Parts: sequence; structure tokens; C-alpha cells
Amino acid sequence: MEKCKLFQSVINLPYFMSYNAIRNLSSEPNGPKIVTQDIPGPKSVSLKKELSYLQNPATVQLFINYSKSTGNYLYDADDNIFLDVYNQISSMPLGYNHPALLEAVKDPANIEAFVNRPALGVLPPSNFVEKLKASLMSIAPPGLKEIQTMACGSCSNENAFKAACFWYKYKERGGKAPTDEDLNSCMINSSPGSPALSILSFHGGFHGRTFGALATTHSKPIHKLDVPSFDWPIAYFPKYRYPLEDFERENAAEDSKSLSHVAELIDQYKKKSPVAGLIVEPIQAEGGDNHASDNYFRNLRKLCLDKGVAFICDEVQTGGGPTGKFWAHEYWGLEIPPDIVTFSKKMLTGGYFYRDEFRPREGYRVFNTWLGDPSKMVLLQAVIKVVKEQNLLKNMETTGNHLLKEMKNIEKKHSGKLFNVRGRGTFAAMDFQTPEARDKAVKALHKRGIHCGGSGSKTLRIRTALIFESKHADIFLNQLDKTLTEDF
Ligand code: PSZ
Repeated sequence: MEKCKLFQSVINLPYFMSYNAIRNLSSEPNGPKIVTQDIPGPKSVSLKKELSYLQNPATVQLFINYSKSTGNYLYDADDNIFLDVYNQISSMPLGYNHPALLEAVKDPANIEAFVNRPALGVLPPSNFVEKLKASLMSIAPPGLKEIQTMACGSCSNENAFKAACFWYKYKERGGKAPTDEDLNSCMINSSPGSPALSILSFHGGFHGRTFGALATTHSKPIHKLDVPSFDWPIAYFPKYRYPLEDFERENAAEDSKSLSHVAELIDQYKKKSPVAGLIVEPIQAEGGDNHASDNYFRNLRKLCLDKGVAFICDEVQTGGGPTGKFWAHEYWGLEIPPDIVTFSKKMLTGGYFYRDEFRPREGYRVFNTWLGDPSKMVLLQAVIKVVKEQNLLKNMETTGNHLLKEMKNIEKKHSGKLFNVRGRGTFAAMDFQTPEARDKAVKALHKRGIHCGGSGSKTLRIRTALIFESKHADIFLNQLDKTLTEDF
């Protein structure tokens, strides 16, 4: 009680809102509860059958009761309650039905944003600048002062690639206007108007599934099969051995191997299709939670500057706070920020921040009907307020430290079953011996009321909401330990 009073006076909470209420923890159950014999339960199975008449439901795991779901807990159609450590593929900043978001939706001042979806490029609402400043610009990565909103992660990357190509050709033309030949040839996809330029990406990277983004995605064949693609360079990404402190020399060698490959590819492609931009995730997420050192990324950034290549940092999955900073690349301590930082997921709207050199000179070069959605900015503004008031970045750091320490203890206890515990904040992962063992662990944890997911071939990943605390981590850790003891 004392703690609550003190807390309320510090951040001026309305008297009726406790610490638990504003983190949306007061409505949470005490823990997971599984009531059906199998997961999925009978209601989910029958709904999946109905869906199968309308589309291929192969990927659907469970049907969810979103009105009951609350905080870190997901309620399925059969009333099973799961602790959610996966959060809609890492895209829920404040868990389910957070009161601050419910309030924002109910606020009469915000209703227009939910009812009218404008073509933002031509008829933005009169409060657009104010809303951009209050939401996205209030958490812009250091050094980046311009913003483009978009609908999703893939289209953010697509347009970032275009911005890199515009930038590259603008420099090459020395600021001169395009020629008639440029304008005519681009209409038939030919050079010089449609130039042979490329975007360099990394093995194991994931940047989306639309055509351009897919050309830079290299995590699983099922994403790419049967889709025509570009001949763009794909570089080696470091593969670390764990624990990091025992393999410093080997891991530094991995950094050098990757950096030399990037430099080599940029030089090699100079003749056939010069590299306009390079895209990289701060932690390769879909590819299996592959980390690289802060020093590696500092050198990669330098290399891009030396070679005149745009450095695009894909923070679609790492951005928005789970690592303990709003942007994972803030850990690198760059002297010159990334040229472009793309986002979506926990940011609720897609888009990218960019250095002013990357502002297209003409209108209609980066454009589509909606260019995002102002209602998402209303929600994001409410999210950011809670993150700041509640110090949720610090919460990710504290909870993440606890989670990682205990995951490492479990790794020791179950050596031979669990490997390579790693993470930053609560953006954490561990490997199993085989893909089958990983899949078995994900299923066994579902049965124990933990909703988690896989990445890469044999990795289990944790993607919590920002309101996930050590007490939630303990529930997960306890079930992980039990699974490894009883199910393996
Ligand atoms: O299978 C899929 O399509 C998935 S599963 C997880 C994602 C996509 N993540 C999306 C993502 C991402 O993690 C990174 C680092 N960059 C871009 C994207 C694409 O975002 P969306 O899905 O919004 O197009």
C-alpha cells in the first residue's frame, strides 16, 4: 500500500489507479489454466473445420477469445488460459485489453481517427503533425528527424529500399534532373530508367514477404518457393558459439568473416548491379535469434559509409522496447545513426525513420493510398505514455536479466537437452538439439499453459509484452524446467 501511494504521487496517477491497474496486471489470473484434454480444444478444432471451407487454415493454432484475454494472458475459445510469451508474433506492446488503450478508443476526441481513414499523403488530418510529434517522433532513434508511415513491416522495407535507390541515383546524377531516356526506359522496366541496383541482405535474415522484401528474406524456403526474385548479394552473418565469454576469439573471427564477405560482395556487384543499400536486423529474429556484437554492427555501419551504401536497420521485431531500449541499435553506440530504421509490430503502425539525405526530392515517389493509419498513432501515443510513466524499458531490462539468468541455470541443469541461451532484455531464445525436439517443447509448453513459438530450425523464442515481469517469467521458467524433466 505504501508503495502504491508513493508511486502514485511520483507520476500523478488518478487516485483510483494502482500500479497493477496501470500495468494492466490487476485483471490477470494467477496463472495459466488448461481445461481441455488436448490443445487445441474441441471449440478451436470445430472452428478450424469451419474456416477450412473458406481458406487453408494450416497455420491456425487456436481460436482466441480476445474480449476475455487480459494483460499477459490469452484466453482461447475453449477457456484455456495461457501465459503469452509470444504476443502475436512479438507485436503486442502492452498485452491484451490494456486500460490505457481502451480509454483512448473511448475518448470522443479520438473517434474521428477510428472512423475516417484518410489518404495521408494528400489529405492528412489537421492534427497530423501534432500526432506525429506526440507519437512516433517522441521516440525517434537518436539522430533521425524524419518519418514516413506505412501499413506493415514488409511495405516499410520495400519503401526503404526505394528510398535508398533514389538516394543512390540522385548522388550519381549529381543532382541533375533525369533525362527523357531515363523517363521513357523506366516505363518498360529497362535501363537506364530502371537501373541495375541491388540491396544486400544476410543469410538467415527476414525482411518480409512482398516481392522486393522477399528477395532479402532468407530464413525458410516456404517463404520464397516459386516466386521470381532479384540477383542481389547475400552475405554471411556471424554464427556465435555460447556462452559468449568462453568463445570471444572464435566469435570475433565470425565478425571478421562476415564483414569481409560484405565488403567483397559490394565490390563484386559494383559492375553488374551496384549495392544501393544494405538491410540488417539487430538480432536476426525469424532466422533463429542470431545475435552479433555491438562492435560488429559499428564496423558494418562504418563499412557502409566507406562504400557509399545506405545502412538500413530493420527494427520491425526488435523495435518498441523488448530489448530494454526503444531501439535495439541504440546499444551499438553509433557515431552516425543508421540511414533508415524501419519498424512495425509493437509500434502498431509501420514506417521508417530516416536521415534527411533520404527525403525524396519529388512528391509521389514514396506514396500509396493510406500511407499508414492515424488511429494506430492514437493508440501508439497511449502506449508510449504508459511505457514512459511506467518505466517499462527498465522493466524489460530487469525482467530480462532475471529471465536469462534463470534460463542459463535451467540450461546447466538440463545439459544435453537445452543449448545456447541468449537474449537482450526479454527478447530471448534457446536452442534444442533437433527441430523435432524444439517442436515437441513448444507443444508440451502449450499443454502446460505457456504460449510460446519457434524461430529458425531448432530455436524456441520468447517475445513478451512490455508489462511482463519477473513473476511471469518465473511461471514460464517453472514450466520449462518441468517440461525438460518430465516430457524429455
Ligand atoms: O511468416 C511471416 O510472414 C512472419 S512471422 C514473423 C514475421 C513475419 N515478422 C515480420 C517482419 C520481421 O520480423 C522483420 C525483422 N522485418 C520485416 C517483417 C515483415 O513485417 P510484416 O509481417 O508486418 O510485413
